[in-house]
Amino acid sequence: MAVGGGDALRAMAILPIRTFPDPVLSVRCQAVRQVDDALRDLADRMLETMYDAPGVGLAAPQVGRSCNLVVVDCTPQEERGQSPLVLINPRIVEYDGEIVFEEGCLSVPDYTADVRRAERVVVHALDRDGRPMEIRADGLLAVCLQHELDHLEGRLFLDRLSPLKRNLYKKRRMKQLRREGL
Ligand code: K1U
Ligand code: ZN
Repeated sequence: MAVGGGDALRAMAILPIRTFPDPVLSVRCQAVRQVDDALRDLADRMLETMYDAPGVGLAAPQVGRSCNLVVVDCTPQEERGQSPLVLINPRIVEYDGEIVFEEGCLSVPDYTADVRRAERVVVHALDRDGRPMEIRADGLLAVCLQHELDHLEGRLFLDRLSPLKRNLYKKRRMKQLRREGL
């Protein structure tokens, strides 16, 4: 079946996702100085990449860019794509409560683990037009925002696990990469 123009354009927009142990995932990101069309284009391509994966969030380092930009969509399946969040220079200004959530990461293939985080957060950021915004989040959205903002600090959810679990995953991943000849 022929691929329609829209589908082809969307496929072209998809970016390769960097995976552990790519060093770009450990770099602390730089603040965005100018919210311009190039940044909005990157955000749109990150959204296409996130929906294609599929995932509920994506941070710029995961597509090889060390800038403070994340995209998130934690809405139910039938609402996905209607109101994605684009957050520029986000920072968490309030943390409250505690939640343990089984997290995954598009940059950490074939692995999930329970991570303890704040249950509610308040995030300040700029939106895609450079306007200040505030998000009050709980549940999955709060977990996802904390996970994505960790990426901007060069941190993976693996860094929040016990050394034993982290090292077990690292050994398994290195073995997998060796087997794949990478
Ligand atoms: O940053 C990423 O790699 C995206 C990651 C975000 C995330 C998910 C769950 C907890 C914390 C952070 C993912 O999207 S993982 C896979 C996923 O698709 C998913 C996870 C939970 C619910 C629905 C989807
Ligand atoms: Zn992740």
